[in-house]
Amino acid sequence: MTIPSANLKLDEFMQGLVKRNPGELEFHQAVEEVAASVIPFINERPKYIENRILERMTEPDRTIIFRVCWEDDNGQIRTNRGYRVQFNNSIGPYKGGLRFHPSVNLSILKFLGFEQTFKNSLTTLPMGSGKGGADFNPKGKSEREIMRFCQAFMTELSKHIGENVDVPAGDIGVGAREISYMFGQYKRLKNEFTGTLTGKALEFGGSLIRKEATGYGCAYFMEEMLKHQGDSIQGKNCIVSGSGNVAQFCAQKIMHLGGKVLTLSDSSGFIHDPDGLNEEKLEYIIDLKTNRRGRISEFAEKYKCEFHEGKRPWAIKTDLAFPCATQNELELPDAKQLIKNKCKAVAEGANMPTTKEAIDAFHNAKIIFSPGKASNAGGVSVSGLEMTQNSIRLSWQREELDERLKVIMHDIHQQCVNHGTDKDQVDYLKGANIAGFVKVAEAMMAYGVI
Ligand code: NDP
Ligand code: 2IT
Repeated sequence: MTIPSANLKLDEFMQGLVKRNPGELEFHQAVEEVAASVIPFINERPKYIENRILERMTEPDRTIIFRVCWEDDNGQIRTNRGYRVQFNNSIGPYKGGLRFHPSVNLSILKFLGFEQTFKNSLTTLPMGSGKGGADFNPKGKSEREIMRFCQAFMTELSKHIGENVDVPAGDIGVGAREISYMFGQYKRLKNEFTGTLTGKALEFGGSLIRKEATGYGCAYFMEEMLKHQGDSIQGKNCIVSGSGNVAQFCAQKIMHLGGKVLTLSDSSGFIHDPDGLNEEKLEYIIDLKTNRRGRISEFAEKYKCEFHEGKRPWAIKTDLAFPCATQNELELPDAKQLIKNKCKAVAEGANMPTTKEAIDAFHNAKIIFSPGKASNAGGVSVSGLEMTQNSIRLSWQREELDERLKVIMHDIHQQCVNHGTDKDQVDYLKGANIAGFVKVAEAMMAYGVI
């Protein structure tokens, strides 16, 4: 019996999704962004409609929600909520970061897990998708509180992950320190030494270049997009938001490629340094944000530059923009400012930092725009290379890993060009969504109805 298949309509598809996932605004936003570019493609290929691939791809394989109880330094018992969304393992073990931030909820983790499906597919490596974390706020916590929280979190999470099952890594609020505590607890509980987490320290199975990979990859991707137009980062003014892992190393690679980094930010505001960052200033930022866990305003005090409290950097005149902090940090009025100031290109280092309206404005103004699933895929790519090194029990050299990262970012760019070029213009959002979709869809169909 053949089941008749009607063409998918974006509005109807989204109505169904919203009904099944009420109130999950970030998840709706991420799905709509993909569905808008993928549905016209699917409608020309009935096999995807008959197999209900988009409906199946927007439902996580499973969602695990658990209580995390821990004791603070005053002996008080604290309770947080932990999550792991195992989104899709059609092309490899679930893979994706853990976020510790008070804003964490199911909607945010489903949006991140969904995005990861397409991102990991684009990397060319065999990785499925997942995302997890907790509504735990690491700010102001002591070292021992962080350790106890990470151990409590892993005590439950360890039941659901494994080197061939699900391999978590870092994200906002989860860096080398937290990964080390969680890896130590996993090893203790399971009595095994396997590469079940990535982003580990070099002494116990971590990979060179992983720390730098997301930020470096984002700058490499921008360079690829500009090269495609016969241009480069050399000599360009750049604004970067955020000052965490991604922003720090994106700024560093921009400098290596000859660009001038004018801004960085955190959740309290942004700094504007018209002279541009240099290696010494960046060292200060890395120490300030990663080791001392201070505020970006301290940079402005030390280097006597402007600090704009409570503001984002998008009104500063620039050639290139790199949003590297968090979701929905670049909205329509910001996009209008960037367009007015003749910004040429935007590469997302964060996940979904640009709202739909802002993306549409860039599109209409013919500003080159790359979605995070393409331009921030360098981080998970080197995580994939960390998994490979752990499996073969070897560590590759820095130069080899950096070269592999460059090749992967080049390949992702090429996939976007292949699927997103229309009349000599590359629509990177469309290209990334369709290229990411095809690989996962083909695998899902090969498995039959499961
Ligand atoms: P970090 O925790 O290292 O840094 C986060 C940065 O963003 C900090 O400057 C932080 O400011 C700022 N920030 C966080 N939340 C908010 C908010 N609600 N409003 C304003 N600023 C905020 O995280 P990462 O650098 O690792 O992650 C940044 C982005 O990149 C995220 O979107 C993440 O999902 C994405 N990403 C990360 C990858 C990785 O490998 N780490 C890989 C791919 C994407 P403050 O210090 O004040 O909190
Ligand atoms: O959003 C992301 O791609 C990450 N936070 C990195 C995931 C990973 O597994 O390295």
